[in-house]
Amino acid sequence: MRVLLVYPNASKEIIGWGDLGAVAEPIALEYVGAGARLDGHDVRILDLRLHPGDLESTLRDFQPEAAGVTGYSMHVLRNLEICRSIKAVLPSCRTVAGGHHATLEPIDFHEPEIDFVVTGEGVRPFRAILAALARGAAASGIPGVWSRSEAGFVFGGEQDSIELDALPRPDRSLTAGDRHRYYIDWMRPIALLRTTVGCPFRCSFCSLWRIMDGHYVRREIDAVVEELRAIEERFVFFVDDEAFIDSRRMWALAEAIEQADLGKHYFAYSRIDSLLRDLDLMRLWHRVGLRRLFIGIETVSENQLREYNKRQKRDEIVRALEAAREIGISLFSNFIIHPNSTKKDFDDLVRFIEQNDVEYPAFTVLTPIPGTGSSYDDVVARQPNGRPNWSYFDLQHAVTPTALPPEEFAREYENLYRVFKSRYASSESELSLQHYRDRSERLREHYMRIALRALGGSPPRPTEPG
Ligand code: B12
Ligand code: SF4
Repeated sequence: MRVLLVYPNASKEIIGWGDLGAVAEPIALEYVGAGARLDGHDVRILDLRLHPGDLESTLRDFQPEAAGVTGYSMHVLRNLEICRSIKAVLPSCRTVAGGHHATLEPIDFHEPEIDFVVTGEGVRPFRAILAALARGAAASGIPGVWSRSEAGFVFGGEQDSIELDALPRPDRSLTAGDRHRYYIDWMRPIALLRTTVGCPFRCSFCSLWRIMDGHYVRREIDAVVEELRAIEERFVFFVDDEAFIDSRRMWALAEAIEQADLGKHYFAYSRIDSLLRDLDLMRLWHRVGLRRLFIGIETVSENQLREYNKRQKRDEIVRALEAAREIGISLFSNFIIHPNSTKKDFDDLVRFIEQNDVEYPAFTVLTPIPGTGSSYDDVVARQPNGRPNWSYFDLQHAVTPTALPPEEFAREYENLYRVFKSRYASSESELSLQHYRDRSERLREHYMRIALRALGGSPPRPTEPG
């Protein structure tokens, strides 16, 4: 069968780690594409972030019989739109939605333009769907898959637990023409690689541990090194939920990488306590090429740290910043901005960042993303069907009521990126002050609309992304 896999473009720009600061390879599609190719299907990937105008021409030229879309919560409405376009051009093409949101809130894809919703790991179910379609059989009863039937969508039951080494490697030849354009800040071109999935911690704002029920699944060291060897890019980002949980394994992996003499530069997620646990391990990693860590500082308020169940203290944060500087590992430090934040909280945060010379502070707004167990009752922007308007779930909008008036919250939030603008400039990211201004205007208008509606007491109306 001819199979088209589509990575969506966002309906708007995102400051920070969005379309402006990073466009990285669609590794999920390379995984499911690799599985489909094992069965002889003809697979193409279309990355709409890089080729925004190519959907229709690709459909007409390639004539796919099945199409898959991936994405996060902020892509739900865009992915439905893409699948509608697919059906409009090729009514018989079967559409499949997968990824984080599909896994946690499949109901948002139980729509006429979707035929299958895949929950969890996608390679096995996608192969099973294609096999059934190729045979002309009913593709129902497949573990992990919601299939359209006359009576509505029917679930095929839970999948068996994931075995990472049993999966094919992501097929990077599917993105051969685009690979030189994938980047995260100065790390360009960059490849992504998965070595583990899951996390044993239980941070309240995080969805990841729930997807894996708190389990931590590891790949064999040799398999990781072999995949690394096959990657051409100099920069590699480990997309593990938390790469440094298991120190013993990370010693073994670093030693194996040193022996293989790969000459690459690495970027990975790490908890602050993982970083501090064994500084010799971090020095070894620096020696073998670790250049950057993504750490979740989240907040410098002890109360909020407790609320987030982050299990880290303010003094550990300060020590971690110093240790990384001493070793020579640069840090991407994420802060979560609570909607309850006051002007004083914003000021305290700015002071902390300045006093501790946090080199690349990044910010997200605390958001009840699927899998965090939070209710959506407070979500302000809604779709006509009453569901949250997922387009705002890019972690850059406050989707729940703020303590400050909405406009003021937006202004203070904007200001964080403005105050620290010079720290991103050195990263050669494509952020510019003009982007802040444009976005700021749109946000202000949007918040005004919501605030006025709330004052008028009228029911929430569908809202468009600002
Ligand atoms: C790497 C990563 C990034 C990278 C790269 C993304 C890219 N390709 O450009 C960067 C840094 C750019 C990034 C940015 C953002 N990210 Co991000 N990111 C991740 C991370 C760490 C790994 C994702 C990944 O690649 N995993 C490996 C792949 C193989 O796994 P997978 O995607 O789950 O895919 C499997 C299954 O889901 C399924 N599947 C997936 N798609 C499909 C499709 C089909 C058809 C099928 C059948 C199956 C299937 O099969 C796959 C193979 O097993 C996750 C956290 C995590 N550990 O999952 C967060 C995560 C996905 N990101 C998140 C967010 C919010 C963002 C940002 C919005 C943050 C921001 N404000 O800037 C931006 C959005 C960028 C954009 N415009 O797309 C959230 C999403 C939460 C949500 N529900 O929306 C996550 C979960 C982190 C979190 N905070 O909890 N991200
Ligand atoms: S935020 Fe990080 S440490 Fe906390 S549960 Fe999520 S992945 Fe684990």
